[in-house]
Amino acid sequence: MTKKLNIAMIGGGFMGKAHAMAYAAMPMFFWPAPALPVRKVVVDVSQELADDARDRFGFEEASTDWLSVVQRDDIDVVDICTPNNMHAEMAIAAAKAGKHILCEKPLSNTLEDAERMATAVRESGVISMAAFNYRRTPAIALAKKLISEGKIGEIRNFRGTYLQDWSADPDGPLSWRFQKSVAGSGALGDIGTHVIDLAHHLVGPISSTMAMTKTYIADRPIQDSGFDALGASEKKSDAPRAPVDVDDEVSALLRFENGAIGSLEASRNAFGRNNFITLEIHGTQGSIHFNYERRDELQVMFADDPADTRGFRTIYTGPAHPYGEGLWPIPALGIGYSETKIVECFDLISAIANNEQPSPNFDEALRVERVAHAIAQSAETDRWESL
Ligand code: NAI
Ligand code: SOE
Repeated sequence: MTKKLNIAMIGGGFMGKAHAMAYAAMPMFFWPAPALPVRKVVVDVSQELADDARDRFGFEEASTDWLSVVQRDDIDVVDICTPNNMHAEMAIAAAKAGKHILCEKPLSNTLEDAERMATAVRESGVISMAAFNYRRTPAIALAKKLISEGKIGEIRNFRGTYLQDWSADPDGPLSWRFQKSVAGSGALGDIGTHVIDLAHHLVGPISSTMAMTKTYIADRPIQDSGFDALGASEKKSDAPRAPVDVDDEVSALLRFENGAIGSLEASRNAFGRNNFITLEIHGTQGSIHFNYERRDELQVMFADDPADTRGFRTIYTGPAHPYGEGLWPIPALGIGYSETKIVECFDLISAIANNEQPSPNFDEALRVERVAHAIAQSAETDRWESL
């Protein structure tokens, strides 16, 4: 009989939905499943929110007391889907209680908290994973495979962007994502960290950076609820306004330990861009291009192709590619955000079942935080910062 793992999920918002869906769907895609996640308890700040999340997301129980849930004997995995300022306290308590942990990105609001989280899981020996799910997009997993096989040679340049426009309207509400005390930083921590994770995954460790950050929209209307509606609702241009104390956008130059160079740009105010994660990687034998808004496709160019057919070709990901056997049987049927979370769940549950650390674990997520911290520092000092 397949082993069962009881999940306690904290936070029933956007990511609560994505993770609950992944626990339910994972065995439908990846069968035989390494173990079966059981949606045991969901926690939110009020009984009403927790009850809603239980009924909507298929959990057995609802609670408002995350600490006592984390300490329950029957919980195997703690899944942290709350705003960033709660990640450290919850993850450290979970590690101390001997629970495996999936924690949403960014790992934490401060480097000190990220260090404490990584130390806590190392000391307790639990499995940890940070939810940088975009590296689980099959096209990005294929890029990783091609790079590892040396198909584009030695990497010389990485250009990564993450552009969105949901916060471009100055009357969009002051959700937790615009408050440093809750979010830690703005575009840098929220979406720039995804690019840092992808850069580390595909190219290798970043060694130094020179960066700029900018806040254009200095205040926003105060919103009523705790949820982040991502600019979509609760727009009240006549509501009292309060200051935004995080960055709207960031641009950074990067140096990698292996000698490659590159850049990162992130903004949530880039009109016309929705979830525009682009990667362009140049090597000594070819190039790779990816755009998440066309995430079934990987563009590759091999320098040793015959001169008369040389150029970027488009590969549509499918069963022949990483994770393809579990996902859909025909290329280009359509990979979505859900699939990245289903694959993330599969990798997490496999790691727990096999008692091995997945990637990125908290140590790797700590390295992402170190780079984000160096970028923020460089924007202050106007100098290159080394890792
Ligand atoms: P959200 O605002 O939609 O939901 C947050 C939920 O946490 C709400 O239900 C809120 O009531 C609850 N909550 C807040 N404090 C709590 C506490 N002390 N105890 C229990 N519940 C609490 O936020 P969203 O978008 O789901 O973000 C959550 C986390 O996921 C953040 O760290 C964010 O950066 C990350 N995220 C990651 C994404 C990815 O692609 N990997 C996408 C979206 C968010
Ligand atoms: C908002 O910018 C957001 O929800 C981020 O928090 C996520 O990490 C990103 O994947 C989607 O956009």
